[in-house]
Amino acid sequence: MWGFIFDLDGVITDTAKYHYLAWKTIADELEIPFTEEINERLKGVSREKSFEIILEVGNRLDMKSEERAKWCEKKNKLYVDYIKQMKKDEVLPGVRVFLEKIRKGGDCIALGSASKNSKLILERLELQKAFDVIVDGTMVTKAKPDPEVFLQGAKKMHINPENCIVFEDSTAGIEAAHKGGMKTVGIGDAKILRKADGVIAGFEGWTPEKIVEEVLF
Ligand code: B16
Ligand code: MG
Repeated sequence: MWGFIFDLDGVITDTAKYHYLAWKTIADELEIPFTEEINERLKGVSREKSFEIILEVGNRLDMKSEERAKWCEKKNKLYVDYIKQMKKDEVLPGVRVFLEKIRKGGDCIALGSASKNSKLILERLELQKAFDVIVDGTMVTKAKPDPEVFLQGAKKMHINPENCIVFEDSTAGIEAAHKGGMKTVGIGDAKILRKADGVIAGFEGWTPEKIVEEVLF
C-alpha cells in the first residue's frame, strides 16, 4: 500500500499568484524590489522565512521580531482576502480525477503543506473530504526543508516513509521529502526540480499506477 502526500500551493492549486500579489504590496510599502525570481525562493517556505528572504534582499535584516510579525500579519490579511474569493475550478487540471483514482485503488492520501491557511483553501476548492490526513503549517514546528510535515503525514496514515510518494513544486519540499526517506515527484520544471526522483508538468493524463511504474522506477 502506498501513501500519496500532496503539497498544496503549486500542486493542488496555484495560490502562488496570491502570495505574490500580497508580498509585492508589502515589499512596495517597504520600498524593497520584488521580482519573480525572489518569488520563486518563497515557494514552500513558511510565512516568516518568506519575509526574511524579502528583508535580506532589501538589506533590512535588522528589523525587530515584533515589527516583522506586524508585516507578516498584514501580508496574511491581504492573502486571505484573495483566497476567500477562490472558486472550486481553481483546482489544477487533472488533480480531482487523480485523487479519485487513488481513493478507488485503496491507497492513502495526505496533505503536507507549509500553509496555515490550508483549511480555508480546501474549503473553497471543496476538497476537504479528498484527504484522509491533513498536516499543515498550524501543526508543525519546523518548516520545509525539514521533513517534519511529511513524517507526520506518514505517521498519521500508518505508512512507512519509504512507501510514501510526495508531490511537490518547491525545491525546499523535495529536499524535505528526501530527508524523510520518501520518494518524490516534482510538479513543474525539471530544470528547477532536478533533485526529484521524477518530474511531471501536471496531473493530466497520469494515473497513480503510471506514476509508480514510469516515473519512480
Ligand atoms: P501561509 P505549500 C506554502 O504552501 C507556500 O508555498 C509558501 O509560499 C507560503 O509562504 C507557505 O505555504 C506559508 O503559507 O502564509 O498561508 O501560512 O506549498 O507548502 O502548500
Ligand atoms: Mg508548494
